Amino acid sequence: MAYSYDDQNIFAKILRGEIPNNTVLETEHTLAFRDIAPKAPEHVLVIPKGAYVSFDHFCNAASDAEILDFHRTAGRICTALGVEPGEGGDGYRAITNAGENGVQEVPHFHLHILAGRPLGPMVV
Ligand code: DGP
Repeated sequence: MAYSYDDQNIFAKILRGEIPNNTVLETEHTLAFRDIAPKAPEHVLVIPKGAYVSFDHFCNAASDAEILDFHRTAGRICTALGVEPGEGGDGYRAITNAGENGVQEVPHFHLHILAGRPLGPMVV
């Protein structure tokens, strides 16, 4: 599968420093920042710095180092927000949207971490 990445997408511009963001955590391969239109009191987006369109693209094409760094960073975000269930937090939801059916708005792979209120059953 050949993936086509649009380097003019908004997250590519954030990664290049062309538009500002509210960074929560940055590592060698990963950036986490607050969503501009939060759907919960805590709404953080975790993105790889590499040019990946979707979750499947990332998993298929990224290096082990990028994948490990991404997941470790996402875990650290949950810790930083204090939302880990069983560790005194009230839990969270981690989701990614892909493509047209997934209603993906920004074509750069991102994980949404939502927390801070009861999120209800997942509605599809
Ligand atoms: P998705 O539908 O999964 O592609 O979600 C894209 C998210 O990106 C959406 O929740 C709003 C957020 N977003 C869009 N533009 C910007 C931006 O310029 N800055 C930030 N921080 N978030 C943005």
